[in-house]
Amino acid sequence: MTTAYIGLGSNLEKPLEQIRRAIKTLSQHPSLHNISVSNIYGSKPVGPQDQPDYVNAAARFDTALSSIALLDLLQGIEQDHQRVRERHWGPRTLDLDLLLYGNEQIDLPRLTVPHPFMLERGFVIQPLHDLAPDILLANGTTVTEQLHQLDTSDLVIITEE
Ligand code: ROI
Repeated sequence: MTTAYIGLGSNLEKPLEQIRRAIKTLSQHPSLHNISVSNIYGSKPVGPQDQPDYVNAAARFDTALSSIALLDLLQGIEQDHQRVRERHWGPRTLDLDLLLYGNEQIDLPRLTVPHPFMLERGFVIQPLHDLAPDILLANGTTVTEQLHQLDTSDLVIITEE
């Protein structure tokens, strides 16, 4: 079993419902165990500003799936949500990003883990902090220390899980 962390994001088609539905699908999946979910946050878009605000969360679970099998599963769930992705760094119906897969470093054409941009993104690190404040990140700092480096003033808690 490997412990994995994912980030969830949506800013189209009732984002909060997208995130809740994705959490339900993940919770019911036979290959994912002991799932826990962060608070759900509203956040301002990082990247192009001419798009709706996002809803973001993170989840943690244990799985016997390989990293690529897990990626396939996550991409399948994105497809089930009729994911629209109009442009790079543009709005999307549902984004499920594999952030951490145990302590593995993965550099494959389809998959880079730890997620290459996670350290600089408050909308990733804040929900991750809800789940695992003390784990060590790729730069050797804890999630708590990393969080203190980031501006999280545009994050609001929508629901406490
Ligand atoms: N901005 C926020 N706030 N939340 C996201 O999930 C998100 N996802 C993205 C980009 C476009 C980088 N910006 C985001 O992919």
